[in-house]
Amino acid sequence: MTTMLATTPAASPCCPPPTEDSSTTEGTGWSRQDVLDLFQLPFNDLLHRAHETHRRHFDPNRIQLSTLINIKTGGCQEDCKYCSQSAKYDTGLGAGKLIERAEIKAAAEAAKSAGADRFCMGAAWRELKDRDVGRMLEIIGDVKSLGLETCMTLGMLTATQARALKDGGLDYYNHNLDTSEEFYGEVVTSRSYQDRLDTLATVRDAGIKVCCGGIVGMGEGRADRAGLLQTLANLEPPPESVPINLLVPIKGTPLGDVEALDVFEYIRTIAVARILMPKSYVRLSAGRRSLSDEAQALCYFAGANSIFYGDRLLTTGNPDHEKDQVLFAELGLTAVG
Ligand code: SAM
Ligand code: DTB
Ligand code: SF4
Repeated sequence: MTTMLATTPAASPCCPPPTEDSSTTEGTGWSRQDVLDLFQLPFNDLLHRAHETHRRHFDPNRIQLSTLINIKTGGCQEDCKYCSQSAKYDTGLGAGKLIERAEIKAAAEAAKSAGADRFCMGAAWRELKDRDVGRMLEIIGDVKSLGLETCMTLGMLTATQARALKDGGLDYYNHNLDTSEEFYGEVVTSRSYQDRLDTLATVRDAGIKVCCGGIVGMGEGRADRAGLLQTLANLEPPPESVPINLLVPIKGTPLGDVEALDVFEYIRTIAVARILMPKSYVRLSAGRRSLSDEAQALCYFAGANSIFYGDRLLTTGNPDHEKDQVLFAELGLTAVG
């Protein structure tokens, strides 16, 4: 049985409504050194600044909840070194077909009754094929009819496809830059950073909101984490939604044995993302199951205000929604929906 998370109808008294940022150091045009300087602040100073920024733009006690479903599993031709779904690696995951419309609708209904406000659908594709656009539009219509926001991540898109998805009611498109431009070639060779930026521009031009972030803990350096956030923050406008994935190491992939990232570095990454993108939703994404409650609480303090909510991500696990409900109650957090 699923239970709803409590929602808050109005901002809590401690928190003024979002206002324009008066700080001269916030805005576009961040240099790599600016970003590294933030990473290098003493932890308390960084968290204080991030939390202060967060409070200026959001109610710090409200969290956006997105539930994820994999609508097409495995068999992907790309070589992303972190991914369980690449056909290039022996991860023990077979290639599935696009799942049935009714199954997707039922999963969306369950997500809504558990308290999610957005339903995110992922497909292990390099790019969307024209022959699948009609089925995506049916699915978007079904999910929208439940009163949920829709998000899809289907690989590269053409401008015509993006316009069709927008006209069909798609609210968000997820397409991650994953890491810095410099480190990207260490992680993916079957497409370029510019391919990713081009799709993001196509999505933006079609009027779809952008969900774009990356992965930390892939063996990159702090300069790469800074580079990723710098690129995201300097997009005009920055993405509305910024998922910060912590690598889930997958056996059989080239990154299956990478040493785990220090948890404070993950929290720092969240804090820096909040300062650089004060109006964006910053999401604790993959890897949340490996974070303690205390680490998650620090992430929320540092400005994370969105999570993947539900027992599974695409092919790996996520904290059970009952566990999130307990943590939310302990911390006095409520859902935005
Ligand atoms: N195929 C599409 C694409 O690559 O854009 C959509 C699905 S893809 C799995 C979505 C994102 O999930 C990737 O861009 C990556 O950032 C993230 N991801 C995939 N595997 C991951 C892992 N093992 N750990 C952390 N994040 C991961
Ligand atoms: C995103 O940034 N993270 C999600 C979603 N966008 C599609 C995917 C996480 C995948 C984690 C590994 C897996 O479950 O396969
Ligand atoms: Fe394919 Fe996306 Fe996985 Fe890369 S991340 S292998 S594009 S499913």
